[in-house]
Amino acid sequence: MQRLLTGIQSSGTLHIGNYFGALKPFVEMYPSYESFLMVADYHSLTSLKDSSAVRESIFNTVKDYIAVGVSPEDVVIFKQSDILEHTELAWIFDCLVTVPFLMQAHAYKDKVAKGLEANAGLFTYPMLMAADILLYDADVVPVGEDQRQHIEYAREAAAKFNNAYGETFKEPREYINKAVATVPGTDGKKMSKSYGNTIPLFGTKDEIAKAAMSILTDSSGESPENVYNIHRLLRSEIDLAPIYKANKGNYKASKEALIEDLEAFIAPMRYVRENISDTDVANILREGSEHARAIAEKKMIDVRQKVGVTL
Ligand code: AQP
Repeated sequence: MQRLLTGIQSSGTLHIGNYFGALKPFVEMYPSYESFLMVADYHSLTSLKDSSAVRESIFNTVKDYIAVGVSPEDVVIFKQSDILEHTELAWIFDCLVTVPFLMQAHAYKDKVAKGLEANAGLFTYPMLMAADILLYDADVVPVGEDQRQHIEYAREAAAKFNNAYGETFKEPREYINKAVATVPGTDGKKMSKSYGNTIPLFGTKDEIAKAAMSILTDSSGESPENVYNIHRLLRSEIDLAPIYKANKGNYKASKEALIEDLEAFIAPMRYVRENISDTDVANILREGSEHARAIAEKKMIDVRQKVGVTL
């Protein structure tokens, strides 16, 4: 059976971009694979400096995973920081790639351009992500378009290691659903936690309504493009055509229709989520991390021998 693996940074509230770009494809695909879903808590340290926020986000991310339909019985749900081999392998990859290579990463350049702190962790992020994937010999990684280059970087890290030390890592392929590759935020640009333009996946009805009402609309046009581009994630274009025709020029009505559909789609998942306790999360992560660790430890015994640090 092929391996499927993806992860999300536990750096705040998940948004509908994370859902449509990564989680929904994962939920649809995982029954046909041996599947792994990671909470990328070490990645979150590139932006979060408050320990209670880090801890809370870990619990929240696992609850989100289960609420969207990931069964802990069928998927290995684990926490990145529980498996020390991730940071260890990332260091080995850091020593194989060059600074100019990492400087080409779009995600890094975009974040720095937006004024985010250019810490070294953010810069070397793609090599930690490569380790996350390659340790498990993942075949397929469902991600949004913004992560395409990082999967290329993971392939490059695998190829560099294999060339230097002999065949060790499998080169993974990305799965990107073209229809939802880049979910736009309330400003029409890529929806992103750190850009403050998100619609939270598990917000209250009021939070979702507030975010949807803040979607930028072009006052000269008749159809609110930014509203429509989010709405089409929830309903077919055939379904939406009469709604947008009837609301032509009335942006508020279109936003209200979107809020109603968002609420109908999120409410059942929110209900599931409310019944997951912190103890459930701790148990799921303990079991998942044990399973993942056994695979990662085995892989790293081979890697350490190949690079020469095992005496
Ligand atoms: N707008 C988006 N459209 C489609 N997919 C998206 N993803 C994120 N935003 C969109 C996908 O969600 C997965 C997990 O993302 P992440 O939080 O680990 O990192 P990210 O891509 O950096 O997400 P954000 O919201 O942009 O977080 P910040 O701002 O903290 O970096 C990935 O598969 C991603 O493609």
